[in-house]
Amino acid sequence: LALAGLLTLLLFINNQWHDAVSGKTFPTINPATGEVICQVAEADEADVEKAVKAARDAFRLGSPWRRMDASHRGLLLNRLANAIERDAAYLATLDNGKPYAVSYTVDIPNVVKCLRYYAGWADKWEGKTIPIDGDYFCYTRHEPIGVCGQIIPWNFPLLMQAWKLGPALATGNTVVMKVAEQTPLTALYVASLIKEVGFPEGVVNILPGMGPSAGAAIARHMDVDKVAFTGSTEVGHLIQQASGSSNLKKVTLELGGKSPNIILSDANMEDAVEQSHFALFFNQGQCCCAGSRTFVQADIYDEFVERSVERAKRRVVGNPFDLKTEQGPQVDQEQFNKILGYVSSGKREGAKLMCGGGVAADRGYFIQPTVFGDVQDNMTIAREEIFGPVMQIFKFKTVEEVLTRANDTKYGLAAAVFTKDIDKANYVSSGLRAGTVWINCYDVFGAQAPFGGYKASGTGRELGEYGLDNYTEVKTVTIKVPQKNS
Ligand SMILES: *[C@@H]1O[C@H](CO)[C@@H](O)[C@H](O)[C@H]1NC(C)=O
Ligand SMILES: *[C@@H]1O[C@H](CO)[C@@H](O)[C@H](O)[C@H]1NC(C)=O
Ligand SMILES: CC(=O)N[C@H]1CO[C@H](CO)[C@@H](O)[C@@H]1O
Repeated sequence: LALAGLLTLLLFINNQWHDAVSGKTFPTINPATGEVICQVAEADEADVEKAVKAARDAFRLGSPWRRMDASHRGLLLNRLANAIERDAAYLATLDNGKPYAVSYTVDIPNVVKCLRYYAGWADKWEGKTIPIDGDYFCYTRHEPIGVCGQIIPWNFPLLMQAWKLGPALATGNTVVMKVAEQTPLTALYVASLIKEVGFPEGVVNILPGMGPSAGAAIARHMDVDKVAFTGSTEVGHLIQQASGSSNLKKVTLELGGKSPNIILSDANMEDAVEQSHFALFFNQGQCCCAGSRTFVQADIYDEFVERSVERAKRRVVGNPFDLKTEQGPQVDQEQFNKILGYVSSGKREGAKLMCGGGVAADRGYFIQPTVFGDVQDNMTIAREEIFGPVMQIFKFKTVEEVLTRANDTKYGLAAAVFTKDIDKANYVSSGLRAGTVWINCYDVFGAQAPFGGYKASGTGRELGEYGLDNYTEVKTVTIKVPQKNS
């Protein structure tokens, strides 16, 4: 680590390591201590230009990548999955701050599964033959879109990278990926594995950098065919606008949320308390789909709050490398300050602070697991995404009431309902305006099942077969034939 302080990690363009054109670097910080881990080259517009040229060249007709058998693209993705699995102990993160045990047992296995899932699709993504009128033979081809800009967040650095690379590469696109400035390390290590397993030059290019410079340069680039962004709704608006005012590149967005988690009075109490705790506190509360509005039916409200507070007080906060740790630090100083600001607003606007609310260590960005009761729908903590370990509990009386309140948000990413009554579960899940609904569980993901948002939580879907559509252009080819026969 002492030596690492002297290192500068570089940009990955055309299977080579490059300094930034500007020569600029930025420090990456260990959020558990606030100390610098190492310096990282900082990409801006000039580096995006180089990376887009490399990706465009890799995509040219007749290139090794375009001529490669689809099954071989799948093989390369499988090899990448194998290399990540081999190096799992090393890849479990330092710069994100999440508990090592979580990174090792949750993030990395899901990365590997995602890449293998899309590896399998590479030679199975088929077009159709279509019986149009007249003497014609008509078929569709599922073609790659081209150069895809991918801008990924810091909360699941490896997993978000896999969600983006898997479908893009399975379908034959090339990639210019901007990784979050908070978490460049694992992405760059994966870049070295991409080269190692044999992806041709220029197919994947990886640039650590800042949103307003490198991210914006990708979003407005005239030679980028698609941009996929995961991050805040605020930046989602900018990405969509940049597409509109440049080349109308395809845009998919996975944005913020304020997801309702509804506990009906017949739910299994112990299970509902534990799952609701997990729904909010998992990953230090830094999940776009966090169950950040916990609605509890009036007759079980007091018991639920009491048990949730007791559970939050038992949550183990500390050194991410201690295997007993459930909660590490927040990712950086900015998030840390923002979360503490939301805690103050909750107190000021009259929510009942049941536990936590403060700083949990004398260095690093640790925050106490915090629970607010008696939260009202018009409070700031009820409406805005906090992205931290701060739980909001609301009381409701009827199912109709809670559905209306649950939907009363600009977001629509995820939702959950806890009940033993299957009819109520079905009714609530069809009434909720959200891209994912969990029933008697939370944060259950599979590479096979799509994920994405209604309303201001995004556009397009990632994962599953649906995820392939958003990396594919459909080309209709019609051939004149002498005589058609049915
Ligand atoms: C919420 O609404 C109530 C009732 O209208 C009002 O008294 C209260 O000040 C509002 N709170 C906030 C934070 O706007
Ligand atoms: C994503 O794919 C779906 C299904 O084909 C399609 O309806 C939608 O328009 C696509 N969205 C984008 C932004 O590409
Ligand atoms: C089924 C249902 O209750 N849908 C509601 C969701 O919330 C919005 C906004 O309050 C209502 O307009 C819908 O009717």
